[in-house]
Amino acid sequence: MSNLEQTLSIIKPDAVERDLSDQIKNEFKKNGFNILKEKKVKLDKVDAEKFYQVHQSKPFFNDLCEYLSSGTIIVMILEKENAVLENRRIMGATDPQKAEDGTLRKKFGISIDKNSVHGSDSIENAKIEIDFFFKD
Ligand code: IDP
Ligand code: MG
Repeated sequence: MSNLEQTLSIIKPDAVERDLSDQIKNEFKKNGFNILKEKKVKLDKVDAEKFYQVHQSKPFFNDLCEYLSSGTIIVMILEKENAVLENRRIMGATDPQKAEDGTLRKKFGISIDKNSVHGSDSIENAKIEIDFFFKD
């Protein structure tokens, strides 16, 4: 049965800065994702706080929002069967040191904060995050 989904992916500032975006996009394509839309964005701190509001009570919230707004990011709508889970699988664990071999974070991540990519964690949040960047 078909279960075509869309999810939001972000190539974070550390990866854009190191010119890894083409390599990362190729990994998505190689893994069967269609990149439906993409754009370069530079968030300000207030936007980053909105995007990450689910984490507002975490001790790392301020650093996280400083970081996401520190440079250019590339936001993409990815489409594939089971895209949300599939994207999480190829991204790997949040901490690159704990990520499995072959995952994006293992290959490209520098640290738990500079972990190169973001991916929506549920279908519901994928819709919210896609709207955040691509509404109208
Ligand atoms: P995820 O990106 O794998 O979904 P989340 O728990 O949603 O991980 O956290 C959002 C982002 O916040 C992570 O990608 C990471 O950059 C950062 N983060 C998560 N936990 C920590 C931490 O313990 N210290 C510093 N940064 C963290
Ligand atoms: Mg998350």
